[in-house]
Amino acid sequence: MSPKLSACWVALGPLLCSCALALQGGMLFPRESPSRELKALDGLWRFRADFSENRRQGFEQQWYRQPLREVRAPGAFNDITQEARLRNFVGWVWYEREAILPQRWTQDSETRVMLRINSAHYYAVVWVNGIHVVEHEGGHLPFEADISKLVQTGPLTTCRITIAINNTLTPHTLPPGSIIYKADTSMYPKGYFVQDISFDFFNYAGLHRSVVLYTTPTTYIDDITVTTNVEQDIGLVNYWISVQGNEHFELEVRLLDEDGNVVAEETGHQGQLRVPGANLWWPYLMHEHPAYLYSLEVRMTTTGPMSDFYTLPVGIRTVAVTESKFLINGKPFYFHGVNKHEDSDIRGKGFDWPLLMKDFNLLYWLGANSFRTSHYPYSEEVLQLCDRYGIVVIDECPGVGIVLPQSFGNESLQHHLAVMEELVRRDKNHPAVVMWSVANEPSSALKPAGYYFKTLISHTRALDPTRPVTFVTNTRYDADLGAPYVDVICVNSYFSWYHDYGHLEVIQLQLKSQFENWYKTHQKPIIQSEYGAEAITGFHEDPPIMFSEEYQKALLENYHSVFDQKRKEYVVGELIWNFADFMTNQTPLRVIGNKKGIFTRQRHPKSAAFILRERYWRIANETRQHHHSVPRTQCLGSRPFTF
Ligand code: GCB
Repeated sequence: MSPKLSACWVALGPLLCSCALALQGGMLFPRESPSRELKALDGLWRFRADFSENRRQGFEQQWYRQPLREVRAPGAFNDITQEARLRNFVGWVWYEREAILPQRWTQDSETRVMLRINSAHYYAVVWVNGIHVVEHEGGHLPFEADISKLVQTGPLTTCRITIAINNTLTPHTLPPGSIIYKADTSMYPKGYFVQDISFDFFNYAGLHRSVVLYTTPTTYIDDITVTTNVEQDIGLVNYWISVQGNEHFELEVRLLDEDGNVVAEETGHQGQLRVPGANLWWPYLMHEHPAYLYSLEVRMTTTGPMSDFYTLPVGIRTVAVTESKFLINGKPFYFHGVNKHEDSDIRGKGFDWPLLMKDFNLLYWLGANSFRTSHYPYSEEVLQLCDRYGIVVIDECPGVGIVLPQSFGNESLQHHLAVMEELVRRDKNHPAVVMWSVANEPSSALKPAGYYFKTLISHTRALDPTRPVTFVTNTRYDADLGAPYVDVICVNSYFSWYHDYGHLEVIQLQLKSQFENWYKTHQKPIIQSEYGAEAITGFHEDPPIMFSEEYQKALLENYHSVFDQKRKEYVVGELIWNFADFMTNQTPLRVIGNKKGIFTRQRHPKSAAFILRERYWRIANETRQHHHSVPRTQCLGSRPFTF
């Protein structure tokens, strides 16, 4: 085993962040602290879709100037009414609500009041009391505006927040799409258009996650970056902190263990904390005490009375890759996990705590130690749960369905680079995140694609030299597109599903050839990043027939026998497509969405879930670091936590 790439990721410490990011501000997750207050604007918002022909009536009539009328909960708007035209709506929708602000927020000029939108899909324009405050492109990453000046100008204690959101996708958005005008008036009404997309999930839109108001002092901790390393049994926590608002400040940093004992302390905006006998952050099922988290308490004081406090959970762990292994804390890690979607009945992509807890309980039940955030960044709360429960994450950006020639030009590339910067800025401190994925299955037939992905991958590596970078390809695509530049090869294949329909007997040969060809060309560890078959729950056939639960099961078993041979060599993971059934566009290829879930959309197990459960627990018991077998009754309840 030659440690070709490993050394560079673990050693670079505080280099990550400030050097490469061109973005303004740190985008720390809003947390309450003695110096910070928070007000979540969940609940009902007023809502109006702009059905006008040009979709611009809202701007022409300045809807942000007076209250809207209809009322709706936040979340995707598509599935909460009985209106087909709203379900399929493309254009601007308007959300609005009032917030009552505590007097101190509006009267204390040393308080900074921030408005943060955790996800508005796809393009958003925001006004406060009719005044434009911020715009943002991209549906899965947060953005914010300092609204202190607006709310601190008079006796006002309420503010009206208006958010206009447009879900139109173009060849330069991520994901890309295009509007197709249907000009044949014998077939379509005048002005008729549809949104065309090349990705396989429903383009839910609206306010998918919380909108929050929060405060900080006017001199404040703007960003914290942490990287970790291990020397012998000493855990090293490298930190870098940026403060905004004043040049004269002091910083005290303390690291506390799970019992609240201070294990290391330092002062200054940059430094290293040393933790002898550190408890490492281990993935679920790899260690008897997985997911150990320390708390990094940062206290900033100025010469005046101002102080700011922020506490960041920190897991000490290393990640490295060799020619044939993925190492966590120096030990071989095998991804036995899933691909997910943010998707459920009624909510669409709307954030929902009970759903999230159900999904994590199912991951624990299944014995899954990992997932990929296919095909876009998931909510920060998801990543916090992964840190807390030891679920390893391949963090993917929304680079999915990139197939149009125009989507490989400079405009698209610049946007893709900016999205990677936003993603790394948001997720860099999560120990659960072990690899970045810059795209899923872009078209390999187009010439500029090679340059595009080379640039994207090397830029991502420069943004974060502490984690490997991947690019998810399809086994039928050109091996030269991204594979020469990535650290780990992630490959999707659908043998006996999208070709050789019904011929389960060819899977093993085709899968073996796939692995051998990719490895021979690149000598890099390989993850089977997608494989699966559709099964409509309750359909049974013997012998197995496509769409029956038996076919899904048999297809999986054929893949598994090859995984078992190749994981002894260089295959370092298998991620089933998909965790649960999910909604897609309507096409004759889909029966009310994609049915490749091992759970239904309502999270009921299909037969395949039990096959995977047996398998994942067996692998876990083979590969665990301590010689006790892990009881299969594990559930989340045994590890209570707070944020
Ligand atoms: C893929 C895509 C995924 C699809 C899946 C399928 O290769 O990456 O987004 O949903 O295949 O089921 O066709």
